[in-house]
Amino acid sequence: MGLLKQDLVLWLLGVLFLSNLLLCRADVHYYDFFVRETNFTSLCNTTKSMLVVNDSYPGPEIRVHRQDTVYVNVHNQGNYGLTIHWHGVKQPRNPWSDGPEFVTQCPIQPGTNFTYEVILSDEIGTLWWHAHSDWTRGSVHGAFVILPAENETYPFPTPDADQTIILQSWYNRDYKELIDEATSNGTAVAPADAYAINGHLGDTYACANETLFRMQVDYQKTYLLRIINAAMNEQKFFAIANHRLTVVAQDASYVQIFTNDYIMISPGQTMDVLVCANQNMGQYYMATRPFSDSAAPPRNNITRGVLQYTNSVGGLNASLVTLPAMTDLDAAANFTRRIKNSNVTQNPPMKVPMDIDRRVYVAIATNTLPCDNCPIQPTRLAASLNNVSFDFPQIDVLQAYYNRSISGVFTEDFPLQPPVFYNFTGDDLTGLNRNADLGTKAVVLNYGEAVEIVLQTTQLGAGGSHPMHLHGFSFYWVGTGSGNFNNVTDPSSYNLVDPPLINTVHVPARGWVAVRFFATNPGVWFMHCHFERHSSWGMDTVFIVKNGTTVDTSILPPPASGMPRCSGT
Ligand SMILES: *[C@@H]1O[C@H](CO)[C@@H](O)[C@H](O)[C@H]1NC(C)=O
Ligand SMILES: *[C@@H]1O[C@H](CO)[C@@H](O)[C@H](O)[C@H]1NC(C)=O
Ligand SMILES: *[C@@H]1O[C@H](CO)[C@@H](O)[C@H](O)[C@H]1NC(C)=O
Ligand SMILES: *[C@@H]1O[C@H](CO)[C@@H](O)[C@H](O)[C@H]1NC(C)=O
Ligand SMILES: *[C@@H]1O[C@H](CO)[C@@H](O)[C@H](O)[C@H]1NC(C)=O
Ligand SMILES: *[C@@H]1O[C@H](CO)[C@@H](O)[C@H](O)[C@H]1NC(C)=O
Ligand SMILES: *[C@@H]1O[C@H](CO)[C@@H](O)[C@H](O)[C@H]1NC(C)=O
Ligand SMILES: *[C@@H]1O[C@H](CO)[C@@H](O)[C@H](O)[C@H]1NC(C)=O
Ligand SMILES: *[C@@H]1O[C@H](CO)[C@@H](O)[C@H](O)[C@H]1NC(C)=O
Ligand SMILES: *[C@@H]1O[C@H](CO)[C@@H](O)[C@H](O)[C@H]1NC(C)=O
Ligand SMILES: *[C@H]1O[C@@H](CO)[C@H](O)[C@@H](O)[C@@H]1NC(C)=O
Ligand SMILES: CC(=O)N[C@H]1CO[C@H](CO)[C@@H](O)[C@@H]1O
Ligand SMILES: [Cu+2]
Repeated sequence: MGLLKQDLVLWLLGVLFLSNLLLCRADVHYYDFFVRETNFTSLCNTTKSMLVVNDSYPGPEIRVHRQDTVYVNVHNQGNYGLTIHWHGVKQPRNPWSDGPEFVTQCPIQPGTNFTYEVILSDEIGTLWWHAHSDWTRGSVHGAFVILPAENETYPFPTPDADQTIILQSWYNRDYKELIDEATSNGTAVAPADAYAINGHLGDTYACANETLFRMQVDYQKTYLLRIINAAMNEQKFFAIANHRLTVVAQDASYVQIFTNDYIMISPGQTMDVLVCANQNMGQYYMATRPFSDSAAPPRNNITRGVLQYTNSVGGLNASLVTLPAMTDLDAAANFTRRIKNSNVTQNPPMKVPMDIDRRVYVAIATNTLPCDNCPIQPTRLAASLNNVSFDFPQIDVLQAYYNRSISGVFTEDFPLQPPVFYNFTGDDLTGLNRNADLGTKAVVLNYGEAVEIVLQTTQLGAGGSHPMHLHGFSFYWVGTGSGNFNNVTDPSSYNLVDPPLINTVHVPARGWVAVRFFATNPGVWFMHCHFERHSSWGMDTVFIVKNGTTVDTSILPPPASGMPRCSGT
């Protein structure tokens, strides 16, 4: 029997429908990450073994389109457990693959593997991935490039090419050894020995010069730099001699385009920057140095790379790149305040919460805690949010929340304001108890609530600014100011019109920022300082967002193949 006409029509419709689906369907990508020790030689020929992915520092780049899904099978061939986080990916309903150790999972043990399902939604531009266990992220990290979807364009002329620029901290010693020793001593890890650009330390350290990062450009072409601050504890200035930098995106969301001679980028942040190769053909230095407003500053070293025009003759242009001084507060603030959300169709529609259901006011501090076993002194360094120093549990918070039969892992009583109001940003802190309270305390939010978090820096400990990062969300950065936040007068200064949509906010020294978001992502989400030493000392907390009323607004079930086992379970 031949095809009936009606069947043919249905068949044709089916073909059309299918091809339509194929045109619009987001792609699925598979990556294998083999994490193992590899030898690297740097800083005047010191060879060290470093835990890296696929034998490379920085690790492999993930390159996909908007709304794709990525499966990353992480094979731990190292000597200790680890986890990986997809920084800035919101992972709708899927905290299982978010990564922070003892918050959403237990470590992937040596000799085992775990497959992360990384679900992209409206992120666009540049993000990154990094280990989220002890200090392993120092060497286990890489770029996560999200190109426009097949049917989308950039909100600016399409660049001729792009180039990832990863800013890193280099330690001569092993990251794990360093933090383990500092933790048992109750002391701080020494500052980084040097800084790197894409794994290259450059020519300022008076060592071999083969480690200078070189980016080749063609005259009159435009390049999209995807700049990632993967450093452990340093905010960074970055500039290129004779070339202006045009900022187009931050934290995988487009911003209003502006041009400056330098950028300031905090650990955890990513910035997309256009640079036009429109200068005399030659070789120009690019350079980075830390920005610091802390009483415990990093080393003030400059690391250089080269922007090199194709077919340029001669050596490096003598004109040196100018960077702001390490302690130039104005230079940092002037740059940061220019970042605004862009009202382009490629950005998610702006939905800034106006009526707030839940306010959280968080004082950020570095503290001390008593320590009986510390060899050097009877106290240890600590850090806190609202005086709670986060105590990493042995079983992850997500498992304990999801599976109610496990108790005693966390409590739901994170304080919604500081327990003691003092002159947070003042210098006279005499009589103040510097000890924090240890606890694994979460904030529990109802699905869909409009949330405002005000982050307040304090002068307790070394003071200074903090890059605060929230998992599971991008938030609108609506306000910033100096001194102590005044909840009556300061909200009138908020920018509710074009606030940047970011995932890591620079909270200025002796000041505050306000961020807002709708709690529409059910799950267990870590919030922490992206200075690794502060996070290790307890400058962290957890937001739990409850299920909505439907399955589509509830946490996905855990992966069928199971989660890495926690010791003792
Ligand atoms: C591209 O396709 C996706 C999926 O169908 C759709 O959601 C989006 O609106 C489209 N974008 C443009 C600019 O057409
Ligand atoms: C790294 O170098 C050390 C000393 O040079 C050597 O003993 C070790 O086998 C090397 N490791 C690897 C993985 O090559
Ligand atoms: C680097 O160290 C290795 C082993 O210690 C040595 O063989 C090599 O000659 C050194 N290279 C340089 C450039 O110093
Ligand atoms: C471990 O890797 C194998 C293949 O390499 C894969 O079949 C398996 O699903 C992975 N297991 C997990 C838990 O991801
Ligand atoms: C830890 O203490 C030991 C012994 O005092 C010392 O040698 C080491 O440098 C300390 N390490 C750190 C990271 O503080
Ligand atoms: C790095 O900075 C420190 C001071 O912060 C300085 O003592 C050291 O000489 C610098 N090293 C280089 C190679 O510039
Ligand atoms: C910062 O901006 C102020 C006011 O616009 C200006 O006076 C100052 O020179 C700027 N400082 C830097 C370092 O750019
Ligand atoms: C954004 O653009 C749309 C359409 O061009 C316009 O209606 C809206 O008012 C703009 N919003 C802002 C905050 O500029
Ligand atoms: C807080 O401390 C700052 C800096 O010492 C001082 O200028 C300010 O007046 C103090 N504020 C209050 C309310 O005491
Ligand atoms: C506003 O701040 C005061 C302290 O300055 C505090 O007592 C009060 O609870 C705060 N109000 C709200 C709504 O957070
Ligand atoms: C969402 O909430 C968690 C934690 O309470 C439960 O474990 C899940 O069963 C629940 N999911 C749904 C679909 O209700
Ligand atoms: C010590 C070292 O590696 N020196 C090299 C620096 O780069 C120049 C140019 O490539 C070489 O000629 C040197 O040998
Ligand atoms: Cu911090």
